[in-house]
Amino acid sequence: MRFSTLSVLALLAASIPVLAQDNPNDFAAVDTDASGAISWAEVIAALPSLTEEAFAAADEDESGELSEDEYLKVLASVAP
Ligand SMILES: [Ca+2]
Repeated sequence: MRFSTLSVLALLAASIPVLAQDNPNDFAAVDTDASGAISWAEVIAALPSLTEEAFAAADEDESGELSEDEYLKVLASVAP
C-alpha cells in the first residue's frame, strides 16, 4: 500500500513539468503573465526551438509580442 502511494506521487511529480511545457497550443497557458500577448520569453518557454527570425516574422504589427492570431500562425509554422 505504501509503495503504491509513493509510486503515484512520483508519477505526479514527474508529469507536472511535462504538462506545463507540453501545452504550446493553449494561448492562455503560454501567456504566463496574462498580458494578452506572447512575449519572446513566453514563446521560448513553450517553443524552445523557435528562432528569433520566426518570432519577428510572426509579429506582423511589430509590437514586440505576439497576439493570439500571430501566435496561432507561429504554431502552424512549427507544426510537423
Ligand atoms: Ca504575456
